[in-house]
Amino acid sequence: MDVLIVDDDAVTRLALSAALEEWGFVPILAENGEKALKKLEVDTAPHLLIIDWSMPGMSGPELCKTIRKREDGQFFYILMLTGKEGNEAIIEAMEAGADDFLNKPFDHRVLKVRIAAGSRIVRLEQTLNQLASRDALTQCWNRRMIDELFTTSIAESARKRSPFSIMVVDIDHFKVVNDTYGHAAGDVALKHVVNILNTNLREYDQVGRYGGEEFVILLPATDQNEAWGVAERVRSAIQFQPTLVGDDVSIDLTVSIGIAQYDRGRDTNQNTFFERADQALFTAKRSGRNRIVC
Ligand code: GH3
Ligand code: MG
Ligand code: MG
Ligand code: MG
Repeated sequence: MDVLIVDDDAVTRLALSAALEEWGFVPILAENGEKALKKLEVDTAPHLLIIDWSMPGMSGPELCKTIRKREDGQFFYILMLTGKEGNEAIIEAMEAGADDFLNKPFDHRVLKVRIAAGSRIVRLEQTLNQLASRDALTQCWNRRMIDELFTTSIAESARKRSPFSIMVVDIDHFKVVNDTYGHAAGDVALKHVVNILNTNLREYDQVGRYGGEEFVILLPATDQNEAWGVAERVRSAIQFQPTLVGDDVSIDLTVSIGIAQYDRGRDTNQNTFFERADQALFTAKRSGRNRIVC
């Protein structure tokens, strides 16, 4: 687990960093609050922090307040490590948002158990996030999360004035798969489809399970023609890579796909935009399945 050490004193940073490495953590260093905040902006940001109180520029408590104000759904565990002593300092630090408080010079054994306690909370938070955002069967985003990403993607495409498309993918005659091979084989087929989706999409595309055998895919910076290319790659990969269930049983699947490109003038909100992709899917189904409609 990564731990962000924020301290203006180079000797303290080094000492903490050596201790953390010895305990199996990966130390990340920042010499002031501003640099620390930068390190928290990325998706892979550390969630366990050791923060000094007195630093040039932003103080430890100010940094805590800023982090708490910014954190939006995610949680950072903050241990304030300071030379300031006494109950007033503890109260001020924890009112500013620190989760724990320890005095310098610190006893290595005490710091070790405090960090272990913090890392338990960070792991718990990661588990909760995973449960709240991922589909348990396929591990792609769940409906709640893909809806949230959908909203932010529309806002981002408007801000960047870049195209944005979505695909709604529905497995054809999936009920027959369940009826013929059983529900467990159906589950294997769903995982297989998500694997194919993941290998045929780009890193910044997002896949969510919207309903039983229906998936929504967000394609940022993609216009309708490019989306068609992606959809065709997905459609043919699913058709030509059957799902293996058991030793000699393989299930042939096809999907129907509806595509829509976001149109600021026409799509008054997220729902009307989604409706257009869903209507296109309906047309694909009605006109014979295993096809793409824009
Ligand atoms: P269409 O081509 O019109 O989409 O037909 P369909 O049979 O795929 O559509 P329908 O909506 O009638 O049936 C969807 C089926 O998906 C029925 C349901 O049992 C199955 N299903 C939904 N969720 C799961 C799941 O988690 N596991 C399995 N194995 N089956 C599921
Ligand atoms: Mg200091
Ligand atoms: Mg279906
Ligand atoms: Mg369906």
